[in-house]
Amino acid sequence: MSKKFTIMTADEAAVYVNNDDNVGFSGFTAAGCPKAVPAAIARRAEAEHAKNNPFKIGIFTGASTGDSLDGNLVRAHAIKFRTPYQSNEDMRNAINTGDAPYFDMHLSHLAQTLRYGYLGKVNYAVIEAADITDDGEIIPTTGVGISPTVCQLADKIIIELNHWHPREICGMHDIYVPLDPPNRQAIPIYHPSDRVGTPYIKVDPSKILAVVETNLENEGGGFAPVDEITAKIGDNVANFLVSEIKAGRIPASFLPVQSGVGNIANAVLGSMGANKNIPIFEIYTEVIQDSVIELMKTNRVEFASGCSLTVSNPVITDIYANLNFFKDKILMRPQEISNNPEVIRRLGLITINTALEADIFGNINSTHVLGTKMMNGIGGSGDFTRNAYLSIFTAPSVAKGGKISAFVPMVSHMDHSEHSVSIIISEQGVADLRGKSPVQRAQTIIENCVHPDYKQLLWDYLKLSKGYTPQNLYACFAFHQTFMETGDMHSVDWRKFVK
Ligand code: 0RQ
Repeated sequence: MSKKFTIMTADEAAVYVNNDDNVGFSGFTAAGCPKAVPAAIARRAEAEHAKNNPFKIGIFTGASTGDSLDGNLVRAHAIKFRTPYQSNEDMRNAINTGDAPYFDMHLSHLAQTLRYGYLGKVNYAVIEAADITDDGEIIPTTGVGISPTVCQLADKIIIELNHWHPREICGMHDIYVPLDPPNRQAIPIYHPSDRVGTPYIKVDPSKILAVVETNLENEGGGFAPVDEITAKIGDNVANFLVSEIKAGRIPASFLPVQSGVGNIANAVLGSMGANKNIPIFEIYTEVIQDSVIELMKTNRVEFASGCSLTVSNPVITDIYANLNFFKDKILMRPQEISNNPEVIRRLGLITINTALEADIFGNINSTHVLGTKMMNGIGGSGDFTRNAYLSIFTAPSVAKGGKISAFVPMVSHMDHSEHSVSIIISEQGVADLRGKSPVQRAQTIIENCVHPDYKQLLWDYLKLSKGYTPQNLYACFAFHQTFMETGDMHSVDWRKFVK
């Protein structure tokens, strides 16, 4: 580490951040996020509030963060606004009560949207680093997110130099920031492992306000063990992909895979790895999860390009102990590149994301519980789905012990329209929507994906409905209304809608 920069404690650095400032943080998911400085900013907010002074900041992050960041700041009532994806329970509650104004946006859009000036000024960038040189070359840790752009835009940069991460991680990042229109060039990535940038984020050293030294392990838990339902979904995905290879619709050499975040996504990749009829594959995604690392060790995944290493602490410890094995198999990029529509379309990705609910016509709700409550956010699911070679959504057919059907007449909020969704897979089976009319889509979804408890109810709904896309605007939210009134969608009663 350079001796050139001013070393401060987190509390000393936090003093520079003022009420109404906008702060851009490094990382993507809890991986790569600063921890000590956000906690210190939260303490500063609490101290100012105790003196009856206002103290709220605008927060730009890569995606979700660790509890030290979102959790501490939201509990200190210090959020002026927050974007993009989040998954912290306290943040989610504050968003839903209105305490934390939240703007949900596609992850690939954020960095350029900041550069275009749509979201205001970036006063500070707070960046977790594994190393920094005198020349201002910052080596990120396990997540890149929007770090290069917030470093570029911020007036001042605070580095959280976390010695828990080895500086030998250098070489696992590829930092490239596109020029803005009208000067943007093609991004020359033709293969998931292509490098187009530098292994570091280059900043003007005079912008570095302080270096705060820490030794803090990664935040964020592991994954729920695969259960019967997630295993079945995983097997259905893997078998479907094998049938697509056999039918010649996916090349025999296979295509790079993007897999979303969470327990289902982790289980799906596990099943794909276990199915030897799928060739060794590559990943071009945003979040590299535990299952990918396991598949690298068993030689089922040969390369993974992502935005973060969102792995549990035992797994990151294993990676650090075996850097020689992993270093040429993993590349972390800014989310503007990991989720870039141009690159996704060119590489021909098979994208696999999870729906909260889907309607029988193929529209997907990834974000809103019962149409009103924010869950996490759209994340990168839109970036990948809209530009995929083959876009797949997975969902268990029911939620909350069967009281909610994931398949409804009309989604209560739409993130991905029928035009972008090719395949829907539940533990019940596979609905192939390609080339089908709305009625045909409804038939294949009800027949193949819906839980047996809800099949007849949805067939009956279709009989009540009219039009090219047969809907009944009086009845289309009756599943949701019934759940709100009785706590169970089963008791929906169509008789009152029969005219
Ligand atoms: O809640 O735990 O309280 O019971 O929703 O559901 O089944 O645990 O699924 O962890 O895979 O998350 C869509 C949220 C799925 C996630 C979502 C309830 C259910 C449970 C979670 P409980 P599961 P997962 C790249 C891709 C959007 C962003 C994205 C997500 C909880 O995948 O945020 O795709 N996706 N990014 O009980 C009411 C329904 C429900 C429901 C499930 N229909 N109504 N509640 N639940 N279905 C990654 C990034 O962008 C970083």
